[in-house]
Amino acid sequence: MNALKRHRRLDAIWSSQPGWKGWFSTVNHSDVGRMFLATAFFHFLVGGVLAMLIRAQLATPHSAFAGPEIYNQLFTMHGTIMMFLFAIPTFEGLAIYLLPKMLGTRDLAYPRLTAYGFWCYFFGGAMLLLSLVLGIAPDGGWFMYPPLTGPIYSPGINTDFWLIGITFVEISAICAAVEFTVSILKYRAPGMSLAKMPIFAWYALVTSLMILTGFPPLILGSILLEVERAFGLPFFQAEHGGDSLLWQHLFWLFGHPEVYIIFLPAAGVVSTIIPVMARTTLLGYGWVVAAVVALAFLSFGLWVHHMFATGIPHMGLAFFSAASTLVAVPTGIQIFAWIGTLWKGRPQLHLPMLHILGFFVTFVIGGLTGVMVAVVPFDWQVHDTAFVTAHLHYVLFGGFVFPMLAAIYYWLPLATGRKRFFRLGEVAFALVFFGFHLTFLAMHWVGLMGQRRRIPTYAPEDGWTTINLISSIGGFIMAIGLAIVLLEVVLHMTTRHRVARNPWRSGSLEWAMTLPPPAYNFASLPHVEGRDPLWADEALAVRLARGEGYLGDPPDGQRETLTVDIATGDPDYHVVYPANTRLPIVFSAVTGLFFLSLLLKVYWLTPLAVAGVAAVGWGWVWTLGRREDPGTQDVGRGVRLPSSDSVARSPGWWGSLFLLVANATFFGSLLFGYAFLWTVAPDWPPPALIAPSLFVVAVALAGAAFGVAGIALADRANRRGGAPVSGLGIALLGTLGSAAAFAWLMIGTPDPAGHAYGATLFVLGAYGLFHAALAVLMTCFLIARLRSGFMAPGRAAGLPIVGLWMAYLALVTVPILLAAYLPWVLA
Ligand code: HEM
Ligand SMILES: [Cu+2]
Repeated sequence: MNALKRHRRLDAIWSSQPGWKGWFSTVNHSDVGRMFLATAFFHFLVGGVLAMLIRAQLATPHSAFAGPEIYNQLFTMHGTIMMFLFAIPTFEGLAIYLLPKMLGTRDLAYPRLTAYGFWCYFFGGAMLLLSLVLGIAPDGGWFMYPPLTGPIYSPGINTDFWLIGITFVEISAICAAVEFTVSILKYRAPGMSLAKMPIFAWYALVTSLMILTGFPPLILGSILLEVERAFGLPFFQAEHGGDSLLWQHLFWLFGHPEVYIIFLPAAGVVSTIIPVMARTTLLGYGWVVAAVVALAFLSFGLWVHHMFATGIPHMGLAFFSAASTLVAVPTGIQIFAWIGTLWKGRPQLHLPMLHILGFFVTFVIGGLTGVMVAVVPFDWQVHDTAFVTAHLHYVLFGGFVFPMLAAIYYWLPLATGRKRFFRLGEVAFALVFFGFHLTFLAMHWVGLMGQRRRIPTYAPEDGWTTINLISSIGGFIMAIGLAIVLLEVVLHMTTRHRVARNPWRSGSLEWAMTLPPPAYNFASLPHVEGRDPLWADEALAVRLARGEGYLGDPPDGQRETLTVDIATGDPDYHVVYPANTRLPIVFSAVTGLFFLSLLLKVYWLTPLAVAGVAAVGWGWVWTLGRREDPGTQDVGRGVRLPSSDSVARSPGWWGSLFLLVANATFFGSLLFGYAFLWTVAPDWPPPALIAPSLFVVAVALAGAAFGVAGIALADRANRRGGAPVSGLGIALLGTLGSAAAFAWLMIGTPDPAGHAYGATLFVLGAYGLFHAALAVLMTCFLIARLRSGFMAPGRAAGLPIVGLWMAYLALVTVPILLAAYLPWVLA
């Protein structure tokens, strides 16, 4: 087969339906990545317009441009959109687009999940934007503190848009994080050991693990607050045994890591681009990886520095203040690695480099003001002033937007296959850089003079007028700069100036393909020997196109790739991907219906939506199986691999494992909340405690044990060629028992609406019931599979996955029972 014929063949297999119709059915990572980035950029524009409205209001004293109600919506939506609908999705889009290309493979681990995540983001974002258009947008600030956002002070629907819309959007973050983790660990080019991975993949891996452990506290907090608002379960109301500070803990348990979740991918872009611009390799690769991992760990011990003004004990203040300054160490290591790389190379001042210099200056200043507010007395002084707003923009704009602008200019030739023609970028950079510093230096200053954040007006006597006007003018200069960037990107995509392959002379695999990249990325997969495969072999792209790598002989109609051993990068399994389908958008629409029914309080629709989710989910998983044994496959270069459907540690198993990591963090946060209320909130212990029931304990424990043992038996029988039917029966019995026990626990909970004790127990019981019901559903699924002839010794992937969920159910059963009965035992 010659290169052209191979290309035609692969293109027929991989490309999506042409035209706009293709958007709804594509599951290809290049398509979905671009859709993500375009949507995120649109949100950036909306957030930017809101910022301009804020600055317009603050430009003059006593301005009547936006009244307090509107102003509250403006800054809340600005912060919310920038954080949740722009920054995180931009990382997701960039990584979805780039990772498979950099790792030398054809797609991410779960193509349909990529698309599902996008649609959840799209619909959730649309929900929030709709609230803005209707003038009923959230107005409690981007961190939504109760009691202000509780049912008493914010009775309207505004807050519900935030709690429900953001939770909907966060599904996409969790999906993407699971997907990136598994893809980076398993879906790489053969030979690419962990130590040979492109540095961006390390950053993306750490960021994904942080999303998995950082987002669940927020999701939990949002659910609890929404349940309090909708059904009156008082988690955050002091007069009913709740505590509004619990929200602050949950929020910042998420919120501080969030800042690093935004910064790390940007740092990954910087670590990728600097060596290329300096024509050398990254100095201290191992050190940088270690620093990133350290930063991730540290960032989970810092959340309290957002709460220095809430009356934390002195020891706590000292600890969190010291921990906060400690962050400077791993950040410093990275900055020295970047400077050292520039030092040892021959840096060239191309446009991406200009933005990286902008990043350096801005981010270092943001880091310095960060060390200032880590000092408790100083923080008390500037708390809630424009100084803090200015600091956070130096970190977020400096640490994220500048690197992303560098990324745009760096990877645009890859995505379009064209080169820049109108040299507008340099002017744009100057305007953005100058405008940014004018805006936010001024805000530091006026903040130190006492101007508070989130307040729409000030008086001429305050003496803040000139500084605010300067700040606003700066803001508009920056906006013009950003508009020019947009103009240039549009021009770039419409003018025909073809770029040569690998214009920056990078050593990384994403440049080893024809530009713009075909839907299948690589006609055959490379064998990687070092960190810069393209430097080692300049003709690599041509050789891959000729089919000299792996999987160069595509069988008809089958999207295929291979996975590797996590550490060594030796190829281990052959993978067949699902093709284009509308299932993701349908699934996400049904998921959206669930959230919508809660938002609009049409509760009769909720159970229908849940049933819809279960039904579509069932259909989704059903299509994954095969009725015939796949056997081993010839993947080229003399290698034969078993199919990933036939092994215990299948892609689905790894995905479940990391989803359960997120789930366990959610559960841990729930237990934390319970313990926090128990020890800190007033009015504990509550009037009536639930007494231990031997029946519930016995049935719950036996149910969990039956579930685990049943699946293990079934798995063993299946692998030995026997029928797993008795094992599945035992598991079904056990999971039904579990469900009954948790339902009983919920029914027996005293007065959930009267006291936070009952409310928390009720939620713990519901959590158990949910997982037991899920386990029942999964067992039924396996039984149906067995009856339809999908189960055989050579197709063993399903049972270990369900086994994992059973083990998790057993794992959470014990703490739930302890939480339920310990207060009574102690009392
Ligand atoms: C495009 C240029 C931007 C301008 C001119 C701008 C301006 C502002 C201003 C003036 C405020 C303070 C409102 C007040 O407290 O009264 C604010 C708040 C905020 N901004 Fe920006 N911003 C910009 C970009 C960004 C970006 C890129 C991010 C994040 C990635 C961001 C995140 C936030 C957050 C989280 C708040 C706090 C909202 C709250 O207090 O609830 N901003 N912005
Ligand atoms: Cu922080």
